[in-house]
Amino acid sequence: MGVVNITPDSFSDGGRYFARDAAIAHARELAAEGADIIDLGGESTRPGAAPVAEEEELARVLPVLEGLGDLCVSVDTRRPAVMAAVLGAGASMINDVQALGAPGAYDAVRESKCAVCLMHMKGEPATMQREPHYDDVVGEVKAFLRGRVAAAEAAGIARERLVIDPGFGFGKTAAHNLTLLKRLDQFADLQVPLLAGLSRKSTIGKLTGRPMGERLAGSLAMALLGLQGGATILRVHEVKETRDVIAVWQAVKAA
Ligand code: 9MG
Repeated sequence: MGVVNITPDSFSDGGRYFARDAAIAHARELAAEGADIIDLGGESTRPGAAPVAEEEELARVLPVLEGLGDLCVSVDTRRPAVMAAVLGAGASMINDVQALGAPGAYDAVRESKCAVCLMHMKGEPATMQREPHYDDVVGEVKAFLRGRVAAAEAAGIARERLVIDPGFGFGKTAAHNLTLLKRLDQFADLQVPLLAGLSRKSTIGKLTGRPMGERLAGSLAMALLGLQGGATILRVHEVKETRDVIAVWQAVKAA
């Protein structure tokens, strides 16, 4: 899954793809490099980010989505009205960092055949990194995701449409993120495909001392660990290099 942020304040690429044409060109480049899914986001979820108005989010995402009709596009949104609009415009997946927690979210996705990523987040992007606490981070994130999968199924969204994600960096310290990554295999018994988004995140910065633009090696190491832990979708900024990691990992597995 290749990331295309259509935001002026995105934490990882500083809004370079805010302009429609640049966003479309970047998405096509990521697809050519081997991304199976393009994840479009019109609202930054970086720690401390302020929410944007719904109309603004739609004005950012829809023109780009419309220019990518031939690709498998996921839209990263928490808003039911945005979900309904992008599904009407051809999106194949909803990537919801709030795990369909907003009132009306189930109704927005139910009738579509789209896939849905249910992600764990403790708190809200604006405040989530203020001393997050868990007694048992793996147990608590897993219990949350189990509950959201059950709730989505009860709301009429078939299990086959669901993907789960522990939400690295969303209300988690570096220690929490590392524990989740080390024990990622423990999510397998939820029996739902697992997505991991680790690319360029602050934990890599903490471990390596590198700024955002210099986290490729750390991101690739994280991608490999994600694969080993059972992730089958990697949400990444650098697709070409991540494809190489996948090729090496698959060859070793098959040897
Ligand atoms: C939108 N977004 C930013 N980071 C993410 C992550 O780790 N997972 C998912 N599903 N979405 C993310």
